[in-house]
Amino acid sequence: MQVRFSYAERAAYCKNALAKKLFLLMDGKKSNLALSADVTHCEDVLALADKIGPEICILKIHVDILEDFDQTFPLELRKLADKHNFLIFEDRKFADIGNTVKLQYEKGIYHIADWADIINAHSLPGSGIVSGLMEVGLKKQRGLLLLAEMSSANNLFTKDYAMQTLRMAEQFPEFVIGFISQQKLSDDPGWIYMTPGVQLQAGTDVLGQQYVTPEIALVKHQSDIIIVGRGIIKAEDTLAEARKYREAGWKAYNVNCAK
Ligand code: 5BU
Repeated sequence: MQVRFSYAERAAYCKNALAKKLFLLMDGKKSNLALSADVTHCEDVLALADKIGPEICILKIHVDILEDFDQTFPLELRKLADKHNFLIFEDRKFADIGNTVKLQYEKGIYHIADWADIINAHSLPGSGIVSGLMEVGLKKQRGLLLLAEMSSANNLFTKDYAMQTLRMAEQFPEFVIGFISQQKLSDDPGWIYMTPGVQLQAGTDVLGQQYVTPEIALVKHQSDIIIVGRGIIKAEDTLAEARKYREAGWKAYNVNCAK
């Protein structure tokens, strides 16, 4: 089995301050769990953030599914991120030309750049998408994940697409922190891999989502962070369930960690 550097060791390889912070946060907090808080009211996101916050390294949201977004929401979320020491990830999946994504990131109703530590984007439009987002995000010390693979059935991603996405990221190491992918893509220890489509039992949902277990994601596929939504938020006891995922994630990380 391939032995890997610890999260703390990998912080030294990051060229982006936020990526470094994330690796150290994961190491200090002993969590590689990201909660996907896919609920549609601000108070429900905030309640999840307060309750599950101590267990996670990242809280991921889709701000555009909130029915009652207002400008106080990001401020409240930031307070909870500081209180519980997690990063905020807006799963916006930008996918347009550089000039448009720049506006989508900074302007509009949401002002995503003002509060999201991490955002993600498709590499499909070409490297201008990264340049556009970077013009806004770099000075705010934000980080970008490129989508190299998706978890959904019958998606059009290929191995070659993932490799070209990696090559694109390599052009912007000061802003790109890693990938949304199902597996590790490179031997450079500075990249962070986050994997959605994770539940304690492998399976599918009725709309094509495909689940792997924390062990498959972190041990077999060498990813770094498990992103879990319904596996936790639909549980009767969300905190107890989050703890199960956190333990499973940390145990899986330690299987092939060098430290
Ligand atoms: P789930 O409830 O654990 O299935 O939620 C998964 C979340 O991750 C959800 O917010 C998706 O939008 C997100 N996601 C995903 O499921 N698969 C992907 O490939 C990407 C994002 Br990229």
